[in-house]
Amino acid sequence: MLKELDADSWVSERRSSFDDVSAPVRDIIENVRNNGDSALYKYAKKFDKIDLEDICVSREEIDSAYDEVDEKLVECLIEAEVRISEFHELQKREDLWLKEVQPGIVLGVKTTPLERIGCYVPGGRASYPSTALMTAVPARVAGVSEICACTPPPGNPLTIVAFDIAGVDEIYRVGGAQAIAAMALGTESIEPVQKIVGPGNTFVTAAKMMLRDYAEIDFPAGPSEIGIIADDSAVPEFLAADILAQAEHDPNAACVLITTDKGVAEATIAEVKAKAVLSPRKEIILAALENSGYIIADDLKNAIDISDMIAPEHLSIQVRDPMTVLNRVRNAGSIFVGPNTPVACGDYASGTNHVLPTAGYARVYSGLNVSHFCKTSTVQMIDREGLEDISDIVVNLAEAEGLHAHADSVRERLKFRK
Ligand code: HSO
Ligand code: ZN
Repeated sequence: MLKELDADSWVSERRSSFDDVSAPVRDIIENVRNNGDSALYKYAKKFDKIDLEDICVSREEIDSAYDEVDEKLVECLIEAEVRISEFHELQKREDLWLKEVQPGIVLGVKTTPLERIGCYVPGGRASYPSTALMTAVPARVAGVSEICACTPPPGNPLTIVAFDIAGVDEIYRVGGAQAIAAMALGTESIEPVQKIVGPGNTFVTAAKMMLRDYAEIDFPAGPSEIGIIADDSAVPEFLAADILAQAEHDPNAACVLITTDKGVAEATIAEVKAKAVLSPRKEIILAALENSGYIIADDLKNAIDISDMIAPEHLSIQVRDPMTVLNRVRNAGSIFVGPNTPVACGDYASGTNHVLPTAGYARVYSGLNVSHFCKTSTVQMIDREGLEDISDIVVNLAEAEGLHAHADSVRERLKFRK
């Protein structure tokens, strides 16, 4: 438990291989493609042991889900939704911006939301109503007109309530790879979507990867991770608390403490060991700690380099001068700065998104945000003056490429009287 780690091998071990699941996932996809809804009912029975009457969650069922859940929790979801909406509103760009970059040449960008997207929220061990907010709110803020959502049957009432609070238009009780196939390919009940977002197990992620010709996806989001950069000023109890919070997610979750101070590592490990066995989720935590460990860094620069190599889903910065580390760090899904910033705040309520790239993918992917639900078109408007100015470059380069009609399309206009 919490052994000394090697950053390089750690990342490659985190990448799940889809080899084992690719054949069954392909079967599921083909079955949904060929048999539509009836395949979904069959899988609900086979995997979820449920005889479904209807995969669509009706308005009446949504209303009765509110009656089934604690009122206080509904209030918390509503407050969390407001904060998540507000933070995601800040990310929005103008629908259209235009700038005259030189006399007669106006360039700009037009942003258009996607029309129909699908959110996937897992059930089972990882049944998170908070993820319903995190997937659907950015889509709604972006201006997506139809948001559809799938969650495994029978459908956790609090997840259904969260989807409703987030403004989802359609909710279906479908889980696993079959949900991804249904949203990507469409069935009698579910219209196909343009993009699917949200976390899931290996089956779900494999299905998302395989169906990219039909629906775009966010990014691979696997078991949760935390990286911590700590110096001798860090509070071991806080580090341990964040490690345990991450480890309780999943037996495959992982935590990496990168510290310049051996004493902090030792005190944190002792605290984690003492607290882990007291948790009702002890088994999960102990399994996750097997994938976890610490790295002693020579100095903060070395700690940052190691963290960048790992590119953790969550990065907690627990050092005396956190702004220097924040400025230098390059790869992390979401960054938590200072002793009073537990990762759990970002998981639920501060307003940032908790759907984040794992397994080193934060080197190249960003966590879920408003731009995942929009596309942009560049715009240009050129007048005679601008055309005259730019024509030489266009004509010469077009001729050099042997594309004479391209050159003519400019010359033709210049031939016209002003
Ligand atoms: N830490 C998880 C999100 C989550 N935590 C949901 C609690 N509920 C992945 O970022
Ligand atoms: Zn969490």
